[in-house]
Amino acid sequence: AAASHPPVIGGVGVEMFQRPWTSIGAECGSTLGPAGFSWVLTSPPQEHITGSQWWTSYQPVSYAVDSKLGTEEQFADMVTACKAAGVRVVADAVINHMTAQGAGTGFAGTAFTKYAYPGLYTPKDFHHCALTPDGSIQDYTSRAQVQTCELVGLADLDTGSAHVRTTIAGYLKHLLGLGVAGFRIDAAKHMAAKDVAAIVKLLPAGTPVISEVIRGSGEAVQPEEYTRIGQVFEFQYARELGPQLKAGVLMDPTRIDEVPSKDAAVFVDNHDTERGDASVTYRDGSLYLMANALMLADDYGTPVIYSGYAFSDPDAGAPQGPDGRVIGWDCAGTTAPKATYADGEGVCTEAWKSIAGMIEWRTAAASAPREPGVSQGAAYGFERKGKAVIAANPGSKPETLSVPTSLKDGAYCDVIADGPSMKGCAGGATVLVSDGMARFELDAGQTAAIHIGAEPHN
Ligand code: AAO
Repeated sequence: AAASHPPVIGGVGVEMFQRPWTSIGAECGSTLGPAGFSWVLTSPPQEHITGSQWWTSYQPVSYAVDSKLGTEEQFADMVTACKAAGVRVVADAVINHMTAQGAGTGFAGTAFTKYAYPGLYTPKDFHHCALTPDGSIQDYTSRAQVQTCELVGLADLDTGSAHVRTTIAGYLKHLLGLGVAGFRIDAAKHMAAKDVAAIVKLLPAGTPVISEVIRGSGEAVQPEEYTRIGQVFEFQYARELGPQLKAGVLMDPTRIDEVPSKDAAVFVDNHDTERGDASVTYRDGSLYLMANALMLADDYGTPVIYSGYAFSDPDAGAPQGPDGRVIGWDCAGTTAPKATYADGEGVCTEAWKSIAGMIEWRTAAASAPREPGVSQGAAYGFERKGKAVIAANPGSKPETLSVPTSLKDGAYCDVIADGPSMKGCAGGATVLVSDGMARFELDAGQTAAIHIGAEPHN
């Protein structure tokens, strides 16, 4: 028999970057559940170094579930609220390393020095690589450097050791006990795949994980090594889609250098790439919406929407109160992208009605194959056979585009303009299908999408 595929979380996810547990819990009921999200990826929940920067979350001091994002009780309450709304919680598991900071007291009061974390680890639990002058990774073509030296100076756990593996698994089991459904494995590239597999094997069978292994051409460690453990974030997807949107030339995907669909979690941007090489981010307004809509329309991978906050300083954390806790925000009223955002303001992607509309579209498309696309000028569109059609115009002037479809003749609600439409076209924006063609009139920057369940019901 064929080897069984590792567990997949499935559905549509949303990374809610640096959102306090109370904010996520509230939005599961108000926004995520009603929009049809299956799961939410949180920022790391463990105790971390103190400071105003967002990335303190990625320097663990202990595995106490007490952080700038909330207490263990708040975390558990979030999971309960999300479950009630049909939304599963996936936690970001920072298990490759502890701090880069040399000494200090963590957010929850744990005193530490680098390589010595009370009750958890002592210096023998870490790699101390002698391959580079300062022990930090310099050369990604060297597997030994990538997996035994330090990522930007972060104390690198020896995940080959039984003590380290059981200690990490103990932390992850604690989170499972609080009700989480699975994990993002942060910096998985920097742990040997066999070590990640051994840790996951200590968890209950069926626990889904998504490994963060940034694809880099010519590098020693590639995402394919980790797909027997679970899905991987496939960075190539956004690298192909984003530049096409920016250039105003959309084409059918090539899937070159991408893992098979079932192994992939895909995204337009995440918290690193929006600060780095993402072509399209919240700053791009309608193009960002277009990118997310095209990703949701695609038949490749598990899509993950990203929701962060606006920033001009890439290190700036989400606004914190005097106690160092992140204040949080509520997106329930933000139903469309804004033209401009103030620093620290939530982008609220998860609350846009166009995203909810596309999740409904995706459900309607189900497993229907993606048909070859058609273009007219900058406009491009495609059908998910017999179920749903999307069209997008990343260009700078209006376009008319006819997309071949086997949907029956009629007027269909545009779920981008009006949001979910199974109950009728709220705003009245429609697209006509006649004689096997869906006829789109698209302004510059406009996306429109129709599906089989969304004829006007009056
Ligand atoms: C902070 C400060 C540092 C300071 C450090 C220690 O920013 O200046 O030295 O503390 O005091 C986050 C922040 C870091 C922060 C860290 C700790 O992003 O800035 O450092 O917390 O507080 C590599 C890893 C990947 C990792 C990524 C950031 O492989 O796992 O670096 N991502 C995760 C998280 C991330 C987090 C950590 C890991 C650590 O998502 O938020 O860091 O827990 C190539 C390689 C990649 C490599 C990148 C960056 O990628 O392939 O593996 O990622 O370089 O070094 C093109 C190329 C592609 C290339 C990419 C980006 O796309 O094709 O190959 O560009 O350059």
